[in-house]
Amino acid sequence: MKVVRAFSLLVIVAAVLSCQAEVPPGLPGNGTGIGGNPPGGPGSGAKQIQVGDNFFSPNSFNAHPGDSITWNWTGSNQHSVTFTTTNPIIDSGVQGTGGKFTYTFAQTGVYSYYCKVHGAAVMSGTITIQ
Ligand SMILES: [Cu+2]
Repeated sequence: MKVVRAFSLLVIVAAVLSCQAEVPPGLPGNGTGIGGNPPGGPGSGAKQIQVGDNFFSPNSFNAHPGDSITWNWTGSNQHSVTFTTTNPIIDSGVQGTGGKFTYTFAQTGVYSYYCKVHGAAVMSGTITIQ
């Protein structure tokens, strides 16, 4: 009985270790901190983009289906996060300092957005859901 229990424990430990090994360091984690990324890193749900004067940082962002991405208005001027190729159009509306906008992308794809106050030539960004 004791031997069987010890063997079961060994199998569980081996399974956990092999799970961790499946996610190489540097790739997004699974949200628990297991998988090479610390809590708060990619995969933890903390996906933030800064809306500054006049830029999005980072302006190119990768995430997974189901991830929520939040834009935070840190500049002193008014800006928007506006996706033109989505149906329906995703639009934060024009917001100022302290503004926030969160969106969850369910489908894979490359989504381009811009600030409708300053135009795509000045402020644009891309979200890649993969
Ligand atoms: Cu702007």
